[in-house]
Amino acid sequence: MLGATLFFFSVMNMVDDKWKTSMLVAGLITGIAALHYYYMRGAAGVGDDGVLTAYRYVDWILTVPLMCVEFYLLTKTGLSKMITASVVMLVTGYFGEASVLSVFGSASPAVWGLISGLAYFYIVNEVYQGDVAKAAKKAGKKIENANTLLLRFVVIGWGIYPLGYLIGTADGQWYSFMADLVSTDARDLIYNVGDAINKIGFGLVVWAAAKDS
Ligand SMILES: *C/C=C(C)/C=C/C=C(C)/C=C/C1=C(C)CCCC1(C)C
Repeated sequence: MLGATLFFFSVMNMVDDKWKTSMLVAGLITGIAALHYYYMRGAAGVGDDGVLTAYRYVDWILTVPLMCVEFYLLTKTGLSKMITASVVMLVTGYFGEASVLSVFGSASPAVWGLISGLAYFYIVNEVYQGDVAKAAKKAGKKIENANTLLLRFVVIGWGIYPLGYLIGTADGQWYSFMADLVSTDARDLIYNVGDAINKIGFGLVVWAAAKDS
């Protein structure tokens, strides 16, 4: 994450002026993640997963809206609804994963996870065929291609996270078989891999679009 940050900041000076903000945001995303991984490293294995989960969601609530900013910088549309959907996705995910606000009793992880999933599908739909997709199409081939690549990250790369959630919250749930397949420690591995793919991948897609324009 730190290496990616240094890379994104250094190529910032090599791209056309109109791409500088996009590269700055790419570097902020991996930089914020690097900082939180430093904290998470200290919190891992000390027996209180709650702290680890809190650091993770603090990271996500900062970096995922910044990923929405990347879409906005490409397409100049949809910023507030993309950010709103991402915040709903993450806050409800946190309720389910950290067992706060367990208002649905033992079904709470499943219900919060479902609401989070709906917000996630809203984002996918925006980028696939909603306003963001339409604006990207209008903005020309290069932006449209970048949007299509980012859509793949949102569908495949972001799709990794619900798996971590199902494993992490499986205890005593009807989907407890998820945790029987792998150890619940797999949750953190899955989230780590997801973060590396998505945060670095997003920046690379933007850089690829920026460098040949
Ligand atoms: C850099 C961090 C990123 C890109 C984090 C993305 C996180 C998600 C797409 C999380 C999604 C979730 C669901 C769709 C349902 C279950 C709860 C979450 C929060 C794990």
